[in-house]
Amino acid sequence: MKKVAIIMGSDSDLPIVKKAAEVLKSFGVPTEMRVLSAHRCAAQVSEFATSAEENGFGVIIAAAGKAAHLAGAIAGQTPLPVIGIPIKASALEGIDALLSTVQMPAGVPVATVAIDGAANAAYLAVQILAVADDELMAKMKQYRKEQTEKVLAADKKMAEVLETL
Ligand code: RP5
Repeated sequence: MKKVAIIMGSDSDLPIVKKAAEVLKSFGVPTEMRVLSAHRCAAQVSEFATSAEENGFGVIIAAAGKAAHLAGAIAGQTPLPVIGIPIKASALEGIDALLSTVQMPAGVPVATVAIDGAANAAYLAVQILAVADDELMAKMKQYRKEQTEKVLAADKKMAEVLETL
């Protein structure tokens, strides 16, 4: 199976970003996690991005806050799909990172999830890899089924809850 890379702009992003690693682990997806900054170590970002395909990655998740150029900088240097996580890390509550990450020019997309949406970045990475991996697709279908069952179980309890109010 292809690997997923999780790149974050700073280790201060880890409390949010680790949720992506947890989801990938729960699906048995091989994952590597790095701290690389588009601004503070641009050369190392280039080195990672330009060799990611030959190094066995299938999807790259990139998380950054503030003027968040990390996902876009990586996307511009690899043909692999890049998923951006805008991190809430400033007085602007993550809106700065959201716009910096999502507003890419045509031809170089970054599939941007919600502010601090690390779990969804991982679920999307799993879905991308699952297109060419039947076993992973079966796991994704099972996960979706369980998710539905949980909601329906909660729904069933609502009549009882109403009586207690
Ligand atoms: C961004 O600036 C990082 O991704 C982080 O979200 C934010 C703050 O970084 P630190 O100053 O905490 O290293 O580049």
